[in-house]
Parts: sequence; C-alpha cells; structure tokens
Amino acid sequence: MSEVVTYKREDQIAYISVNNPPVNALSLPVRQGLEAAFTKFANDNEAKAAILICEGRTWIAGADITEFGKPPEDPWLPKVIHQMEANEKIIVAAIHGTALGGGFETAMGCHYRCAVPSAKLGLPEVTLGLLAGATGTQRLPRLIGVKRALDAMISGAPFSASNGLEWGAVDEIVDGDLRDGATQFTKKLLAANAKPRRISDEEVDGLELNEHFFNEYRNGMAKKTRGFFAPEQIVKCVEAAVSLPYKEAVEREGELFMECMMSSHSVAQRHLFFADRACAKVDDVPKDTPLRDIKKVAVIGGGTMGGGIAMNFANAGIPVVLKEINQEALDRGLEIIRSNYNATVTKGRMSAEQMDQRVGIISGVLDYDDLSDCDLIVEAVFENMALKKEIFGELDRIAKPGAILASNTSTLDIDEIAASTNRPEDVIGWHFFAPANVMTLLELVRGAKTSHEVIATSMAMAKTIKKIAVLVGVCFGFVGNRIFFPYVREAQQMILEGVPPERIDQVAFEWGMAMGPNGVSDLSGLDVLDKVKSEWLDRPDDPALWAVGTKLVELGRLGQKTKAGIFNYAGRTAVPDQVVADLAKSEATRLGIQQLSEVSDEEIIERLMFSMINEGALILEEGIAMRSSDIDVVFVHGYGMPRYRGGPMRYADTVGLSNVVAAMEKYRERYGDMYWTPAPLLKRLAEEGGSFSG
Ligand code: T1G
Repeated sequence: MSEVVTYKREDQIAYISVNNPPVNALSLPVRQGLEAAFTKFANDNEAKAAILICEGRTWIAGADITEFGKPPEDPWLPKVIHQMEANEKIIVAAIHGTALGGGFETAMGCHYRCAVPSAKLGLPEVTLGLLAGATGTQRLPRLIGVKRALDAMISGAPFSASNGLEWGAVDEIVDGDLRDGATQFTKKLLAANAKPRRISDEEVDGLELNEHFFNEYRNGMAKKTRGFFAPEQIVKCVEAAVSLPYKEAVEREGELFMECMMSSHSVAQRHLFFADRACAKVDDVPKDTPLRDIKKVAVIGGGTMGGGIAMNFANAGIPVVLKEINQEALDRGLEIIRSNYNATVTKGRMSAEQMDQRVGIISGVLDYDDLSDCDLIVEAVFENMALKKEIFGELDRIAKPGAILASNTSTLDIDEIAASTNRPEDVIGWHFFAPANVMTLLELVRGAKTSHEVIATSMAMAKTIKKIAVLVGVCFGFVGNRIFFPYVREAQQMILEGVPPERIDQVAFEWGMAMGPNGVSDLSGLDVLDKVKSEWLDRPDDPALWAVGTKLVELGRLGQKTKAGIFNYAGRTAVPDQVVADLAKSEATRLGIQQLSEVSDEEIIERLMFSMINEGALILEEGIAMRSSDIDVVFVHGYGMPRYRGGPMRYADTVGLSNVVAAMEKYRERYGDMYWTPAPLLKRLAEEGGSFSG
C-alpha cells in the first residue's frame, strides 16, 4: 500500500483511506494506491464490505490538475473506477468536504454513497475547459437524470448533499462522525444482504427526452457558452450516454475528453486556476508577517461605490461606518445600500433576516472624529487628487495608530496621497470595481512606503470579503484601467475610421467578451472616461485619443445614464445612432483621420487585444504587476474577458508572441510608433521563442 492510501480491516469492513493533502487529488500515487487497496479488498475473504474515506479537510477534490498536459500514466482513473465497480463485494463512499470532478466520479464508481450534511458534490471540469472524463458524463445522467446532469456539468456548479439525496446521487446523509455513520450504514446494507449497485449497468432514463431535447438544450445554453469549446463536447457525451451502449459511450467520452484537454481553452483555464491562487502570494512579504485586527471599518463617501464597498464588509459581518458630508448625502448613501440589499432579497438570493443583520451593522456619521476607532478606513470619493489629499490629511489627524488608510482611487498616485499624511506606511490603494458589492476583483495598490503588515492585512481582508486581490504598483490606471485605456482607444479610433461601433462590439462579444468596448464605455459613463483623460497628465500626445467620447460628452450624451452615448438606449438595449456615425465622420475630417474602406474581424480583435497585450508587457517591465498571470486575473475578474481566453497575456501566448509582434508591425506601418512599437519585453520574448506564462 502507498502512504497516501491505506487499508485497514475491522471485523467484516475494510476501511480504505486516502490521505493526500491538501485536497486528496487523484495523483498517480493515489490511483496506484487505490488500485492496490481494492485488489487487496477483493482478495481479503474476511472483508464483506469496504468503506472508501478521506483524511483531511475533504473527500477527493478531483484529478490532479498539475498532471494535466503531461503524458498520462497508468493506472488511468477510469480503469481504477471500473475495477472498484466490478467488485463482487459492496463498496461505500463516505463523503465530506467537496467531492468534485474525478473525486465525485470515484464516488459514483462505489456502489453506495453516504455524506455529511455539509458535503458538496459536483463535476466542475467545464471550469477547466474539460469534461468529466472518468465516466462521469455516463454515470451522472444515470444517477440524477439527463437534464439535471447536463445542468450540473455545463454550469460546473456543485450541489449539496441534501440535493444529492433527493436526486439519487447520495444514499444516506450521515449526522455526527462520518466514519461511524458510514460504518452503521454499511452494516445496515450487509444486514439487508445488499448487492453491489453498478451504475454502468443501469439504463439512462430517456422518458424526459423527446427528439428535440438535445438541440433545444444546445439553443438554451448558446448565449452563455458562445465560443466556448467544452460545453458542446459535454452535450455530445450525454447524447452518447442515451444512444450508445455504456462501453462505447465511455470510449466516446474519452475521445472528447482528450480533445478538450488539448484545446487552447483548457490550457487557458488551467492557467487561470493556478493564476487565481498565485496572485495571493506576494514574493517580498513574508508569509508570517503579522496581521492587524480589523474589527471596524469606515467608508468615506456614500455614493454608488462607497455604498457597494460598505456592503462587502457588512456581508462579512464586520461593522461599517459610512461617513458623508451632510445628512442628506448620508441618507442617500444608506438608501443606496438598502435598495441594493432589497434587490438581492427580491431575487431570492438573500433572506430578509440576513439583510436586516447586514443593514444592522452599517451606521452613518458626519464627523471624521467618529472614525477614530476604525481599524480600516476606505476613502471612496470622486476622482480628484486635491480632495483626496484633504481627506487623508483629516484621517491622519483622527485615525487611531495602526489604522489602515485606503483609497478607492481607480487611477491616482497613492504615493502622492500618502504624502498628505505622516503615516505613508499605513496608506494603500483598495481599488474596487463597479458594482463594488458584486465584482470579485480588488486591485491593492502598494505605495513606495506601504508596510508589509498593511499589505498582508489587506490581502487577508480581501479574502475575508471574498475578493480576488491583485497587488499592483503605482502608475496612472494601475494595471486594469491602464490596460483598458488602449482597448477603448482602439475602439474609438476605429469608429473615427468609419467602423460602426455596433460591429466592433459584436466582434468583441463573439470573441467572448461579456460586453464590447463601446457598450462598456457607455455603461461606466463617457464623462468618467473624459474626466480620467483630464487627470491623465502624461497621456499620449494624440488629439484623437478618445475623441469620440469627448465630443459626445460635450453633447450631453454620457452613456446609459443619459439614455444616449455611443449608442442610444431603450432600457439596457444598445441601439446604433446615425448621429454618432455622422459625428465620428466630422471629427475624423477635423482630425485628418483616414476612413478605412474595410476592416476584417481579425483586425478588430488584433487591434483591441494586442494593444492591451503590449501595455501589459510594459507594465511587467516597469514592475507594476508582479507576474503576467496577475494581469490575466485582473482582466478576467474585472473586465469580463472569458476564462477560456485566459486573460490578455495568456491569449498572447496562445496566438504566439511572434505573431503578435508581426501584427503590431503591420499597424505600426499604418499608424506610426506611438502605439504600435512592440514593448522590449514582448519583442525579446518573441525573438527567443518565449512566452509570458513561461
Ligand atoms: N489538483 C491539484 N491541486 C489542487 C486541486 C486539484 N484538483 N484542487 C486544489 N488544488 C490545490 C490548489 O492549487 C491549492 O494549492 C490548494 O490545493 C488549496 O486549494 C478526471 C479531469 C477543492 C474547492 O476542479 O475547486 O477531476 O495554492 O486554495 O479555496 O473528470 O481547490 O495551496 O499550493 O482552492 O479551500 C476537477 C478544483 C479537476 C476542483 C478547495 N476538480 N479545486 O478550495 O482551497 S479535473 C476541480 C477547487 C477532473 C476528471 C477531471 C478548490 C477546492 P496551493 P484552494 P479552497
């Protein structure tokens, strides 16, 4: 037996235990251990039943993702699962934590399953651009029905043990000690002379399926899964489950699994799985850096952002004080919060009691002195450096020693803000993304003097409020917005060149972006972008930069909030407007910008994406981002880039850096050096045949 899988018989029951921290992933030693253990079980005549159980915090959480992309090593998981299932003696899975992917497939290879109430089960492979390739696409439909199985595999969302019991994936919920409960359950089965239940022997219940079922299912998922490879392969696997004998269908599943595994989408999503975790690691901040206790938080500014920020802390059970300049503004701010919560309750995603709990720990004040007992103060007023420096001067006066002073600025210099205090080591940027109570991304902006304690505490607190925190350096726009700026620039440049804005957005949407660049500009407000331009002191010397937006702002067309911007808005639907086309044409004439007779979809994507990639390379060279995958995390969590593209830097690797540079040289010919000179890092990596992700 391997040390990661042990076998111990007590009376008639063999306990086979997996112990492979941190999540009992099915690495090669585990698969080898399971194969040996179940061979021993089959030959152990004293053993009448086996319980498969896991040490540590969870049941097997899946195949070992670190092994993907390497040559597969025998025994393959399907082989181990079929060996277990074929056993003549019953095998019971005792589940706690998260039985996910290959872990849940292993549990389905057992004859019976019991679980503690808090356990979760699921097949989230689609989040890695994969499918449940160890017979999961064949077993789950047999266990819980075709529609439910498809929903579970296309969404990748886990379900609870109680749902599992209701649907048939779990046979017994075990209260109290899992091992004891599983033992009782197994003895009950033995007493009833229960036989091995082999799911592969069972037919898929096709009653709910008419001839149109699968195509209707495909149409239903199309908008959400557009351009994404794996979901269609999952549907094909389930079609095979319905139409082919089990063995043939499993072979089909294996073929489609390998196609997913080799896809650029899966490579990108596996990259992001580790990138999401890597960004929490700050190379120069020791793991054992002491953390400050955050018991009470203040938010200055009760606007949309301030209200959303306050909600994050209240949601985590941390008392929040909202500070405004007068009672009317404060009441308005508290009302924003209440209406946000009401909307969530109305959607059934929160109970009224939960809302009351949260609202109950949010209070309002008008004086800075009332913030003197707060451990973290987040300034969230509008983007004006003078105002922010004035506020931080006040905070320096009233805040208790050791209080963390954070600014929600989206672009401005944290060092300059910190210089308005006598405690720059306690100052840091906490850049939330709108809506602040929804978006998972949080850019933490370290100033030159920000202390390790403040950084470590901020990273830990970000996790507490369920944010993905990326630590970035000081520059205009930090990482996210600084990369977003060229994306908007190229979109508006193409509008000036005569490309309809709706075409640009459609191409970006079909590429996978949640929303096109022009729709996003209208959503965040063209006036906001225009204000950013005025604060961007070292912006490119280019009169055409965001000129369409500036012109529209002059006309009072600010975007969605005025029902007209680059598009007109009937509700949230963006409708093209000839006024904008005409305005763009006259601006192009004024600026001497050539109209483009035709633009391919490929050019639209290249100009939108490669301009961002080049900015990302500059950011890396300047040390503003610690690693290229951090830039990917920012873009996937903060700007609606699809995970199956992996983020801008991963996408560059997918395209090939030499191809990116060649395309840039093409645009450099047309537009000159200002925007299309490849960053030195990008050029060097391309010449070396290298990549950003290494
Ligand atoms: N393989 C390898 N390492 C893994 C892993 C996995 N499956 N899951 C987690 N880790 C590492 C992770 O990188 C981190 O490492 C540490 O464990 C703690 O993870 C054949 C093909 C289980 C809900 O997709 O969803 O099975 O950073 O920080 O927040 O059909 O991990 O500490 O060095 O996330 O408590 C399917 C993926 C795989 C589940 C726990 N399974 N994991 O969350 O901790 S594909 C999954 C998770 C598959 C089969 C297919 C979460 C978690 P480090 P963590 P957590």
